Amino acid sequence: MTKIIFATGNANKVKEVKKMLENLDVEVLSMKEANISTDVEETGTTFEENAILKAKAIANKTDAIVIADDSGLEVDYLNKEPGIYSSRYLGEDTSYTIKNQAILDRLDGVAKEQRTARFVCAMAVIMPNKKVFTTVQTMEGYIGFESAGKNGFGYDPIFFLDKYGCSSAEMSMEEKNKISHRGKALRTTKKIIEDQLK
Ligand code: ITT
Repeated sequence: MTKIIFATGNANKVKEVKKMLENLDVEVLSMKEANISTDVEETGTTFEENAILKAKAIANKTDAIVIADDSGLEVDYLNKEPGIYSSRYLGEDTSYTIKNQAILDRLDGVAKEQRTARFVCAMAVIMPNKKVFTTVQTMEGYIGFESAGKNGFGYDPIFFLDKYGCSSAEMSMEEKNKISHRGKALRTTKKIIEDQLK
């Protein structure tokens, strides 16, 4: 069976990706399950650069297919903050209750039309022959006026989608994966891998 290592320390990302690939004849392993550990400094200036950095750090240690993503939230009114600093926003160890409230506070009094935002996911895949491929995908929405929902992770409770009338933390994982930045990136990545394995 084809082995894919998903190079992330974020257990929620692993859950989403495993769910999306569960019907495929591939074995998806987290770094922990693959017994690989590394601390990658995200020194890139774009999501794409950071995704490649993370994937390369692991691909140096294995001959399996390696996928990594770098993702985050861009809030237009905040000049696209927190962007590539999404997980580091207000400190890596700060809870998302606090991070989310800080964003709501910074948008206090801002009308809905100006609250547009998007999740971005850059995904890099490195094949066993060390060829690198990337894709960048988004999910458009807006920052709500209060937190809602308990599903998902990170900024999901404050990210709302007009079409669904709820936050992405109020959607099931299946619903979110169908339309999410990471879902789209993974479907594109899957096609790339299938093409490469032909
Ligand atoms: P790795 O670098 O180990 O993959 P990380 O959590 O640090 O784990 P990123 O650097 O890519 O990952 O930061 C992504 C952050 O962006 C994540 O911690 C969330 O705060 C936010 N984010 C990304 N995708 C999200 C999603 O689908 N829902 C909610 N928040 C998301």
